[in-house]
Amino acid sequence: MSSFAPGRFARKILKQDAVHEFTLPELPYTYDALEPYIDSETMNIHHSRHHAGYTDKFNAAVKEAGITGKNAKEILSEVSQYPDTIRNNGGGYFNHKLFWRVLSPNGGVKPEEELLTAINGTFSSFENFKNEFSQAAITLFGSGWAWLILSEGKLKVTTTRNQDSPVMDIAEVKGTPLLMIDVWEHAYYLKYQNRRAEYVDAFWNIVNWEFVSKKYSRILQG
Ligand code: MN3
Repeated sequence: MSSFAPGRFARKILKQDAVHEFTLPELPYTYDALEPYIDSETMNIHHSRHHAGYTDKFNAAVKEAGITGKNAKEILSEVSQYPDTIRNNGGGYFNHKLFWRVLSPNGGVKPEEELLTAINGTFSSFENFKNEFSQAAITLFGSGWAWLILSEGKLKVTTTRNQDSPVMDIAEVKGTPLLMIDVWEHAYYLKYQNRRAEYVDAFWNIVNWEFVSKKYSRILQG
């Protein structure tokens, strides 16, 4: 019966959820938009289960730790003070949020001029940069991420294990993330199985260079 109005109950539950500070961001494209490079089912599970799971657990851990009034980056920048649930789930929440935005079905071929010049200056050529980043991603043992970061004014390729992030105070190489790839098996296994190198190769077709380049320019402007 329509007069039962189940919507009112649903809204009540949503209101309680609002005490959670961090929310799963919507993807800026549909689950199948990155086909054939990343398949629809992988994107769906990765976003609606994995990222959603990190987000929920991060909220619970933040509540448990009594942290208030801080954004995710601020929390991660002092993550050594908190339990590992914050490190693992906060990293998972934060890293995936970045990752979705550096991907695009209309990925560009190259960065815009300012970033391209910096990449050429640091890595000799754009091809060399791609090779170094790909090798870092392919050779990282186990689960983790490969990154292009800006670290003390310099571009660097680095990797982190599990859900660690270069913005964390415990990171070996700290910096501001520009481009990253998730090399957890959940990011590619359905389509590529154990062929991580093929997934990394496919990744270059869907990099949102416009977004990454603009982020770089924004950081330079301070
Ligand atoms: Mn992932």
